[in-house]
This record gives sequence, structure tokens and C-alpha cells, in this order.
Amino acid sequence: MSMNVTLAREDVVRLCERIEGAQRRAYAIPKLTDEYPAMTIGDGYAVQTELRRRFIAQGHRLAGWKAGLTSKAKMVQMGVNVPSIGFLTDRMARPESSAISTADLVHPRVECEVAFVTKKALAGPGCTRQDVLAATDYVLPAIEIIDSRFAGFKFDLPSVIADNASSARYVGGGRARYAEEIDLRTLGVVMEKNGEIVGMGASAAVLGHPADAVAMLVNILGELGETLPAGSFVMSGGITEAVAVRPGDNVVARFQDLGSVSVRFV
Ligand code: 0L1
Ligand code: MG
Repeated sequence: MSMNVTLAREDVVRLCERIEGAQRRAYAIPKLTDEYPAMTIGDGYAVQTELRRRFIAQGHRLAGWKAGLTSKAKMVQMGVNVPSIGFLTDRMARPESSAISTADLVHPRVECEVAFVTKKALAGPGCTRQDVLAATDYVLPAIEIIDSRFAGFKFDLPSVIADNASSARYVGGGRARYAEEIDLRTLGVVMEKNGEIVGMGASAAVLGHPADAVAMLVNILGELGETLPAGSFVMSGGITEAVAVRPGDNVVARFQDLGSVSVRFV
């Protein structure tokens, strides 16, 4: 992946302000490439990096990272073929079983994911599944609530990367397990909305193995000049398609071996 930045610094700041405003006030904007058609993936990460810098300057704490667009189901759903990463802060975390407000989101969707918590720092390039597993403290089931700030969830990679890979909220829960105690590749998951099954899959859907998705994330971080510190919370990517939610919806993600996580929307 080329991290070539073509935008002038002032354009990166302008676009970052546009994304930050859309996130803060929960309104949809046109994709950034409508105005900057030559925008690259590197430009998208430059905007995302500026957003992270601003949030941290405002007192948000970096909690970890997420891999996005890592499953075939997600790539087909969104019409893209390259995974991406985004950052997670303490302000995006919500407790298990909590009521999540939709008033401050544009058009939220939920995803079931395996989350990793690390006990050793990881750095790319060359990070492998084995490196990730050796650095993993434990894994747990998680629900990610994504919310593209682009009208109609219509975007391209440079735009969605600038929008922090649609990151909005995340909820960890269920039962934490040591990675070596379970077969992380074949873990089954069923997603229910209001008691009905709306998605199911196995963790191999995420780049063949969720730890491969984390290795990919670490290698992208390496290209951005960043490392993954010990104690990071990492979401490895949605196993099934993302499902739209509205106020009143209850969502439960039932994982084999990891228990279940639930959230409701108000
Ligand atoms: O977590 C994800 O896979 C989302 C990445 C961004 C794409 C989207 O908004 O669906
Ligand atoms: Mg996700």
C-alpha cells in the first residue's frame, strides 16, 4: 500500500475539520473525493492522523485500533477490496448491555468482531499472525457500532479512511479467553436483532484468521510510523455484514466459546 501524501497541509486540516464537525454534530457530508478526486489512501491517513492528534489534544485517550473492511462480506457490502484501519479512543467505548444513543450518530450499523487485548508492543513491517498471538493477553467478543459520516454510507477508500474507518462506538463483553485456549479461526458467531438472526459467520471470514487482520493493522501502523503499544484494545473486523440499527433495537452477538455481548439503541 502506498502512503503517498499529495494534499497540501492546509487541505489536510480543512478536510479534518470537515470530518470532525460531521462526527461531532452527527450530520452526513458528501465524500471527500467529490472535491478532491485525486485524493490517495495516504491522504486519507493524513486526515485521520490529524483527527487523532486533535482528539488527543482535547483530552481523549487513545485506547487502541480497529481493522475495517477485513471480511469478504464487508468488502462486497461496501464495494472496496482493501482493508483499512482506524483509531479507538476512550470516548467511543460503551459498557456491555448499555443503552446507546442514536441521536449523536448519523446512520449507525452494528458488526460482530473478535477483540484482542495486547500485553506486548507490536511493530511492523513483517508482523505475523504468530507475533500477534504471542503478544495477545486475551481475546473477547465485541460489537462495533460504525457510522459513516458520508451520505448514504457511500464512499471510497480515501474518504472512509479520513473518516477514521467509520469508527463511532465499541462494546467489549462476554467472556475473555486466552487465545491459545480456543480455535480463533473457526469461531462461530450469530448476530441477532430484536430476537431474529440477522447475520452469522465464522471468524475465518476475517482475512482467514482474526490475528492476521491484527497483523495487517500493525503493518499499516508501521507504514504510518506508529507502533501498537502493550495494553491496546484491537478490533479485528466485522465477521458478517454490518446491520443498520434504529432506536428501540436490541442487538445480541452470540459467540462460540466467548459468550455473548448485547447492546440496545435509544
Ligand atoms: O469496521 C468496518 O469494517 C468499517 C470500515 C469502514 C467501512 C464501513 O463504513 O462500512
Ligand atoms: Mg468493524
